Amino acid sequence: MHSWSSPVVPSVPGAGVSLRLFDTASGEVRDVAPGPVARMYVCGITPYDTTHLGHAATYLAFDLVYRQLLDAGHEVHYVQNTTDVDDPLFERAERDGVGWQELGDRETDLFRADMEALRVIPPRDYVAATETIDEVVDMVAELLERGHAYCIDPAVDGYSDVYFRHRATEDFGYESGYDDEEMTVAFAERGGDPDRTGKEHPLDALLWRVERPGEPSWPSPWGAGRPGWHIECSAIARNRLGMEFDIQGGGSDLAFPHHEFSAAHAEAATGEQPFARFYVHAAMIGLDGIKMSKSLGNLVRVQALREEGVDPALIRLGLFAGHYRVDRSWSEGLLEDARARYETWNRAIARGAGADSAAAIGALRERLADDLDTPGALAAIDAWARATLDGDASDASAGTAVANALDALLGVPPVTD
Ligand code: 5CA
Ligand code: ZN
Repeated sequence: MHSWSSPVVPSVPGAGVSLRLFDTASGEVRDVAPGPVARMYVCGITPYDTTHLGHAATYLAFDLVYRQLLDAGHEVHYVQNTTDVDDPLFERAERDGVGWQELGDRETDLFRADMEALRVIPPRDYVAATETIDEVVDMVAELLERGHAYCIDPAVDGYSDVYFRHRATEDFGYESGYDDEEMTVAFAERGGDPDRTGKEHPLDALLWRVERPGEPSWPSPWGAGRPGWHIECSAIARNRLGMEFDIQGGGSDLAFPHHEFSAAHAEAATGEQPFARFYVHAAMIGLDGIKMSKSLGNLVRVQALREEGVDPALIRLGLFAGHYRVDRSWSEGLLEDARARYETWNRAIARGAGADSAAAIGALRERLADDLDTPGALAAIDAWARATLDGDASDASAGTAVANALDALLGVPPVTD
């Protein structure tokens, strides 16, 4: 599937700083230390109601990861999926009287346009679930061969779905760190089916769902059907990045069951450990203190803000005012603060030196490389801008250097008029 156009990323003079990130599995901030080509997989959208500011915040956090890796001299092999065949998509399509494929195509187009407007660097491989059914079928076959999966007895209800034995790998649970009780709660809340009769254990995860009337299906050795959710990301990531790739990313609501099972499927299928070296999660965004969710209807969409004429740089600055691992809210006030900050920065850039721009760029790099400390990065540039506006302008090129660094490292280009 085609991705979207890449923004131009200027190079920044001086040396980049090696990136440190918080890894959910180890519970620590560690040096990412990838090879020359950093390998990153970030879970993509389920294309039925996009792109709200929660989605945007998550993709912007990983865009910052990409930008710091680039600055530190790495190439980045970035892979992202779209879950373009899943229950929520069918339900929305039914409600709106459109085909599920048409809905998926439309929402994916909108997502691409939003990402492009936000200057998000696109994935090299942008892959729809429906494009990779053969990869899923192969991986389910591997799991069955190794004895890590089983078919439901058709005598139960006629549907011989395929399930994954959740304890197939010895250290299942290492990614989220959840105990049995936390797993039980999260599994039921986030797409699991603990009450499906015929399973060996309530936590076993669906790999292949045999066709139900009215649902799309593809052929497989276990009957026509469609993939479960976790196996899709597991196969797409492993087949493009290999095992032990650098970063598996997504919002914090994916830590369990989705990332735990994506890892466990690939580890059980290959017999190799681990799926990813880092599991990185962005916190949840709400609106005025209440979690942003489709069911509450309190979504703020990127498209709506764009249509109101809001500069996408302000969406970045508003979201970056908080740290990516802290649950936080969007508000009008946040947008106003971002507007004031951007205006000050642009005035300082236009004015040029007055304060030490190399030191400001160094501080920006340091803060961002330290687990994406965006509040610290913004404060460093605020200080530079204040000092520049208070001082004597003497070197216009200093303003340009800071502007390039903001564009490259934060994705916030200056206004040039
Ligand atoms: N297609 C799956 C992943 S394979 C999925 O979770 N799709 S999604 O459309 O529901 O979410 C896309 C991404 O946005 C996920 O990483 C999810 O964790 C993140 N996300 C969803 N809601 C929020 C929110 N309120 N704040 C921050 N991130 C969010
Ligand atoms: Zn995923």
